Amino acid sequence: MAFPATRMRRLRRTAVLRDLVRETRLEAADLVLPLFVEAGLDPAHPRRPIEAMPGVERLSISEAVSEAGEAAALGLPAVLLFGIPADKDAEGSGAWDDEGVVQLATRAIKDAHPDLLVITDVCLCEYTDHGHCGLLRSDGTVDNDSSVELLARTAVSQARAGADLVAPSDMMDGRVGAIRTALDDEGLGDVPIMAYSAKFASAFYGPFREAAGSTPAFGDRRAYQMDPGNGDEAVREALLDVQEGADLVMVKPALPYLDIVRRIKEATNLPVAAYNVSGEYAMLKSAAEAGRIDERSAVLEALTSIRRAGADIVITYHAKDAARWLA
Ligand code: PB1
Repeated sequence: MAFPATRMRRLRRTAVLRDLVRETRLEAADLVLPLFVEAGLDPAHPRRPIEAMPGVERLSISEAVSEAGEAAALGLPAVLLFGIPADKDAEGSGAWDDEGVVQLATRAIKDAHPDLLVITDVCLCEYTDHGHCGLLRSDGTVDNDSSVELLARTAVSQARAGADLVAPSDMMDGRVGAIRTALDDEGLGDVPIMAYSAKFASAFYGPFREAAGSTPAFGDRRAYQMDPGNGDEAVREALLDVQEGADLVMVKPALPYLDIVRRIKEATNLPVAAYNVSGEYAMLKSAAEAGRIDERSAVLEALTSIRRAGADIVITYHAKDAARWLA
């Protein structure tokens, strides 16, 4: 029936009506907070602001425990840990060090806040002195299969430290299957894998790279991260990760890739995470600081759009603010 029998505005008349028929809901329980944990921070300065990411800091382990406690108190279900080691080398050996910064932070957070999920990022780029996500061949290209072995070793080390989920963000081929096998062989078969399945070679990672000191020393990541123009390929990547044993799949970045979120949700019927990355965060913060947009409204609208696209989980630096606004 058309107008006037049908009046779409009938259900928009009041806030209560709008709440009643809202199709997509955003809750603190949908959000994951990334944390940067840095080894060797001066105890007198246990937090180092990240200039490109207002409100986000590099944290000492004790400050990461405190931040995780705040996240839990706000109703956030999980934190995602990124490590900044004191030393870096060509192999990224700090990544699988059982006494490494992420391993120590995981233990400390789980001890203090056992109900909060700790997800650990599995990659080498924060730990290598060249900043690539894998081992380099002599010609400067990233060797896939030898990198996969080190990534599997890293995931096992993190799981042994108490990580509730491991999240490989490297984009090497076959790493999900290798990590699954390695975890199972070590009696860690209960640890789920959140695979960064459709991770694009994006211009939106700049602030993170400053934060983690992980900018590639040369070249770029386009020989392993995906081309922004490829949607079919993203679905193939996700389906391959599912075949290899991924328990959740992820799309990254989020806002420029909402179509990919939708396609992968429909193709996999798995829990889908979307990573609202540092550049997306910095854009909204900068516009809000310049008085161009209302931060609260814009952030909640952006996060709602990521959920509406099909993401069950949104990894976002806005998580604490959003949880407060949603309380
Ligand atoms: O917030 C962000 O920008 C996340 C960046 C992301 C973390 N998983 C990676 C992007 C990159 O530097 O290529 C790090 C790669 N492992």
